[in-house]
Amino acid sequence: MIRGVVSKSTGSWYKVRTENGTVIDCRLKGKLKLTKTGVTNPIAVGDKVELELEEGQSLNGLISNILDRDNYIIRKSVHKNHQAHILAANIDQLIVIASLTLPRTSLGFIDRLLVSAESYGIPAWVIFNKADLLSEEELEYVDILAEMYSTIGYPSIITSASARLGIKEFQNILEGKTSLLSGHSGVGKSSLVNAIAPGLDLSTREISTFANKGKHTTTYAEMFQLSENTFIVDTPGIKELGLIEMEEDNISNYFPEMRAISSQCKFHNCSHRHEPGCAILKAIDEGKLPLTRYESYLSMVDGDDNRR
Ligand SMILES: Nc1nc2c(ncn2[C@@H]2O[C@H](COP(=O)(O)OP(=O)(O)OP(=O)(O)O)[C@@H](O)[C@H]2O)c(=O)[nH]1
Ligand SMILES: [Mg+2]
Ligand SMILES: [Zn+2]
Repeated sequence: MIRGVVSKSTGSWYKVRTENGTVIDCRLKGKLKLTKTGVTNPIAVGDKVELELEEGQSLNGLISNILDRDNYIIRKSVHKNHQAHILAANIDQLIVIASLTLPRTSLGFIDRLLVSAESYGIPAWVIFNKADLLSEEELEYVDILAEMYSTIGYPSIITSASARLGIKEFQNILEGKTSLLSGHSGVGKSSLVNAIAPGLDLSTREISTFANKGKHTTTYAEMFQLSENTFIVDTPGIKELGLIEMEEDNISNYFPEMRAISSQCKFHNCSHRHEPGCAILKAIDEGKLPLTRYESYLSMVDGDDNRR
């Protein structure tokens, strides 16, 4: 019995990195036809599995068992309404990569990813890439955003993969951890990885400036080893992020800055929208809570689909 971690999954075959570092191409063992409903990929990157080598083969195997997950991040499938897709399992931290331009990442989108991480108890970072494209004024704005997220508890840095700005900091964030990189298509996830590990030579692509919307360049999530204990999962850009497995009236619990004071609301089931004695509305009024985060909260409670 060999144990390993899934480093890539196309749905029909899997790359599994074993404990001694060998990479084995695997299929699922016949009896392991996973019938878990609602998930397009029952085995995801980061999953710990057991495998058997195929007769007479040293680099081909059959996955015979999947071990329990410590955690995972899931998103709603874009095409199939009720299907969900596991972005990755068993990760230490989520790195949200955003850019202010080409493409523009909305704060609502960033906050959705953060809520997702929060709901799975996974620490998260926010990285604003493509700083080289920003004017002085825009840079000041990104500084304010980075400061805001850092204060809330999501350490935030500003980078440029092309101008090699903040690359050392990026590398330090990843050190010794397994990190999931996520964000819209074209924000520079693969480029940032290339900036610290040129040997990987991940494909990156010019995005169409017409619509400012990237076409996916990375097509499958894949885990790469950067050093002995450092792994990153590069993922295809996300267009839309649905929240699932979350009780609506709990959403404020996934905003740490709201969670910290919501016990001071007059009503324990306060929706923080119109109730008298709402500690959150008061804090917003007094400028003690960031308005943009509160707006994201409202849009999530209202179930707005976040295509911005
Ligand atoms: N000006 C500038 N361009 C960048 C920067 N980082 C990446 N790019 C460019 O942005 C485009 C998209 O970069 P990718 O690294 O492919 O983006 P991605 O997030 O991996 O995209 P998907 O794989 O589709 O999700 C490429 O043309 C990169 O050269 C940056 O810091 N500054
Ligand atoms: Mg990519
Ligand atoms: Zn309230």
